[in-house]
Amino acid sequence: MRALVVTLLLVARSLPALELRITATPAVQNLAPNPCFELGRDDRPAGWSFGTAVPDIFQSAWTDGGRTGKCLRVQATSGKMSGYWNAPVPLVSGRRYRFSGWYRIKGGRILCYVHARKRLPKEYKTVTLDERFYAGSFRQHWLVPVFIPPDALPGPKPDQWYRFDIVFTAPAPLTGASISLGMYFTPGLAFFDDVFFGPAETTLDISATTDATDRVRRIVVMAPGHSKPLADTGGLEPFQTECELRVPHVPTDTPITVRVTLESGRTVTRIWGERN
Ligand SMILES: [Ca+2]
Repeated sequence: MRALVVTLLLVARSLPALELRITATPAVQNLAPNPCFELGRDDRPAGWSFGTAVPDIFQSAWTDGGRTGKCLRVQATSGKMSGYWNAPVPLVSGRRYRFSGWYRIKGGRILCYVHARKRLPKEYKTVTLDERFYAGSFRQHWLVPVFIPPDALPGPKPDQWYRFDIVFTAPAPLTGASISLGMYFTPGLAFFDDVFFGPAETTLDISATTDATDRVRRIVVMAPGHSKPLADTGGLEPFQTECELRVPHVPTDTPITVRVTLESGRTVTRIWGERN
C-alpha cells in the first residue's frame, strides 16, 4: 500500500534541513487483495480464488518463481473453456481506475479483465463493466511445426515478465467489480504477479521548506517515459524558504521523481509511489 503522505525530514550534521512533503489526492491505495500474492496458507493465495466451468482441463496453483516471490499459475490442457483467478474490488461510480500487473506466458492466450453487471429493474436496463487485455503466444500450439525454432515464433518470450494496463471509468451505479487473470479458450500455461487496482491518476501537492541556512532554487517533477517534466518551477527568483507546487494528472502506474535544488547547490531527490 502506498503511504498517504510521505514526509521526509532530512537533517545532516553539516547540511541544512529540508522538509519535503508529498501528498496525493486521491490517496493512492492498492485496492487489490494480496496484490503481490505473497500471503496465503494451505497452498491457497489469500483473497483470490480460481473459477472455471470445466475444472478437468485446468490446473491452478499458488506457486514460487514469481516476478516477486510467489505468483499465480494457470495451465489449461485444452481450449474448451476459459478459467480465471478472481478477486473482488470496490468501485466508486464515475472515477477513473487502473488495473495493471505482470504476466508471463509459456503458451496460449491470456485474458486480464475487470467486470461487473448490475440489473436496474426500474430502468429496464443492465449496467455492464467489461474492460479487457489480451496477450497470446503460439508456443506450445499444436499447429506450430516442431522445426520452427522457438525464437522465430511471434509473441512474448516465455521467460520474460510483461506488464498489462487497463484504464477505465466506473459506470454508475456500480459499487464493486471483479478482477480476473486467466487462460482464454486456449491450451497453455501462464503466470501472474504484482497487480495494482486503484485510481488511474492523482494530484500531487508538494511542499518544500528549508531552514534559514538554505533556500529552494527549483523543483522538478518527472515520470519515466515522459520526455518533459510533469512539473517544473523553473529557477525561482528570489529563492524561497517555503515552496509549494501542485501537479495534477499524475499517473499512478509509475514511480515519480521529485528533485529539489537548493541555493547551496545541493540536490535532494525523492521517489514517490515506488511500487512493484
Ligand atoms: Ca509475488
